[in-house]
Amino acid sequence: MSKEYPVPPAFAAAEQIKPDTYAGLYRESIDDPEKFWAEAARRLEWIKPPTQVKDVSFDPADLHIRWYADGVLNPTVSCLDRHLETRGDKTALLFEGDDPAIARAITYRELHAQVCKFANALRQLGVGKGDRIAIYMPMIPEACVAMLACARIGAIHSVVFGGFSPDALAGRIADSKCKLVITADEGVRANRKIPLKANVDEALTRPGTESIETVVVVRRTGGAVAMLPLRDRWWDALVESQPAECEPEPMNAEDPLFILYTSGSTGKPKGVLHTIGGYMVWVSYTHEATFDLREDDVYWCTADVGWVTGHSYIVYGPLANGATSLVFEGVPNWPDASRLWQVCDKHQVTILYTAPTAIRALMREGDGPVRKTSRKSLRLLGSVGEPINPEAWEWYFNVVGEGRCPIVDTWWQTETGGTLMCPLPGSTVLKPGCAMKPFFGIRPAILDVDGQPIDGEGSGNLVITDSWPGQMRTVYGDHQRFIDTYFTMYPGVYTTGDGAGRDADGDWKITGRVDDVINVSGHRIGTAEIESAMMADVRVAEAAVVGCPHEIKGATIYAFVTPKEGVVPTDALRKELAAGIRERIGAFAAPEYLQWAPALPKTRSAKTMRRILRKIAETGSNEVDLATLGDTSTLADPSVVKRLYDERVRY
Ligand code: 6R9
Repeated sequence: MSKEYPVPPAFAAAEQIKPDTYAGLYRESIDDPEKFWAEAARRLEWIKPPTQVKDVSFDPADLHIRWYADGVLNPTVSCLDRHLETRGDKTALLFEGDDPAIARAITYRELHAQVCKFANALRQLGVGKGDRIAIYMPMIPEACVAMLACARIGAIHSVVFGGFSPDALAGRIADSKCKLVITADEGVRANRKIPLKANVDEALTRPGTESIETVVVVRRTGGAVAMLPLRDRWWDALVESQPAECEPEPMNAEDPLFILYTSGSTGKPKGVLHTIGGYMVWVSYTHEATFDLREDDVYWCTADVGWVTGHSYIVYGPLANGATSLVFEGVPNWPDASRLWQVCDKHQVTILYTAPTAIRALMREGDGPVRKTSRKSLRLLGSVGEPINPEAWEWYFNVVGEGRCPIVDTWWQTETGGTLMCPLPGSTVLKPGCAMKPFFGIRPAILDVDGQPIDGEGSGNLVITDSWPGQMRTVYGDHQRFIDTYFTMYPGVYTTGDGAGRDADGDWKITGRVDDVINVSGHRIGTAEIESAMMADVRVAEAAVVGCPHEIKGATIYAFVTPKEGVVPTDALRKELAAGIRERIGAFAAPEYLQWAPALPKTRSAKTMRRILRKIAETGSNEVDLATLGDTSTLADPSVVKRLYDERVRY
C-alpha cells in the first residue's frame, strides 16, 4: 500500500474540483455520455455545432469511432481567433531559448498573424485540405506556428521528432506520402547544433520520398546549408509579403488533424491518426481540469512537440484554453542542473509538467541546484511519460514543490490523445506513483491473461471498455492494423498495452508496458524495430532486444546478438552495430548493453523466449538462482540459458 499525501492546504481551500464534485461529474459522464459530451463540445468554437455526439462500435467486425460527426469547425479558431478580443495582448507562447540569454514572448494577436501568414504561404505552395505535411523542427515557436498553419488550411501534419535519423524521417514521409517538409537550418540543444536541414536532404535521397515537392527552411542558427533551387524555400522569404489574415478552412469534426508515428510491439511505427473535433474537446477539457488552469497561469510543459505530449499539452490544449504556454528549446541540465528551476523563477512559472526521467536525472545532482532557486511561483506539478517511482515522486513533491504543490501523475498514450487517468488537483489524496482516478468518461478495467475481468483489488492488463472523444481513429493507411493492434486480443475493448493495478481504495496505479515496447526516458520504442534495424547489418545472424531497469532512464535497451558464422564478435563490431541503430532509427534507440549470444533461447517451435532474456537482462550484477528464471521446460536447448546467464553484461 502506497503512502498517502493529503491535498496540500492551498488546494484543499481553493475552488478546485472537490472529491464530491469529481464523483458527481464522473457519474454523469458514465450514466449519460451523450449529454455530458454534448455539453463539453461547447468549449470549442464551431462553424456548425454538432447535433450528433457519439457513434462508436468496438466490435472488431464493425469497428468505428466517431464523435460529433456532423459538426463543422476549424481548430485554429478555437486556439487563436476567439481569443483576439479578450486576450489579444496576452502571451500565447513564451519562448525560452537553449541559450539562457534568449527569450521572447508572442501574444495571441502576433501568433494569429504568424499562423495566418504561414498558412497563406502554404496555400500558395499548393498545399490544401487533406495534404500531408512533415514537420521536422527544433523546439522553437515556428514549430507550433507550422502545426497551426497546417490546421488552418486543413492539411494534416505529421511531426517527426528532431532526434530521429534521416532514415526514420524518410520512412515516415514515405508512409503518409507527405507533400512538403518544414524544417530549420539547424537545431540547438545544450549548445550543440543538430543538422536538421542536412538530415532532410539525406532523407530525401531515400526511395519512397518522391512525394515531397517543397522543403521550407526556418533560419534558426544561420549556419550554412545547401538550398536546392526550386525545391527549397526560406520561411522568412515566403511569409514576408503574406497578408496577416487567412480564412480558416471549414472542416468536418471527423476530418484528420494530424498523424503521429509511434512504436508498437510489431513491425514499423504506426501512424496514429487523430481527428479534429473529439481531440480538441479532449485536450482542452483535460488541460483545464488536470492543471486547474487559471487565467494568469504561466504553464510549462517541457516535452518536445515531436511527441504527443507536445501536441496536446504545449500546442492544442493550452491554446484552446487561452493559456500562456512556455516553449523550451533546451535541456534540463544545461548550462547546469539548475536550469529548470531558473526558468521557473525567470518566467514565474506556476504549472510545471515534466517527465520522471528528467526528475530522476536532476534528483541525482542533489538538492543544492534546486534550493538555490526560489520556485515560489509554482503551484502545481505534473508528471507524464512513464511510471514515476516513489523516491522521485517524493523528491519532486518535497524538494521541488516544498510540499505545497499537488502532483498530477497523468497516464495516457499517443493513442488516447490526452490524459485518461490522473489525480485531479483537489479531488483526491495523492499516492506516490499512482495515477489514481479515471478522467470523466473513462471506463478502465483490468483483465487477466484469459480476458476475465478482475474486480476490486488486483492487477493485470489495462483495457478501456468504451470510447472517449480524444481516442485515435485509425492507423493511417492501415485500418486493419488498428483493429488487430488494439481490439483483437480482447474483443470489444481497447487494449492499452499497459499493466495496471487497483488498490483496496479503488485507486489506480500504472505498472508499465506489458507488450514488447520499451519506454526509454519516456520515449517509446518497439523491440521489433530495433531488432530489424540490427539484422539489417549483414554480419548479424539474429538479434533479440529487451528492456532492463535503468536508474535515470527508467528502462534501457539490452540486446542479445548472434553474429553470422565466421564473424568475430569484437568491441569494434559492438560499436558499429550501435552506430547502425543510431543511423536507422535515432540515438535514443541505440542499445546500452550488447551481449554476444552464441544462440538465443528458443522453444521447440522456434520462438525466442523473451521472458527468459528479460530476466537475464534484468539480473545485472545480481547473482540469481537459475531456477528463478522461470519455466524453461519448453526450451529446445536448456543449456543456452546457463551460457547467456554466465556471460551477461554486469551493470
Ligand atoms: C503521453 C505519452 C505511452 C506509454 C504508456 C505508458 C507510459 C505514460 C505514464 C505512463 C505510467 C504515467 N506512460 N504516462 N506510465 N504513468 N503517468 O507518454 O505517450 O509516448 O505514447 O507513451 O507511456 O506505458 O503506454 P506515449
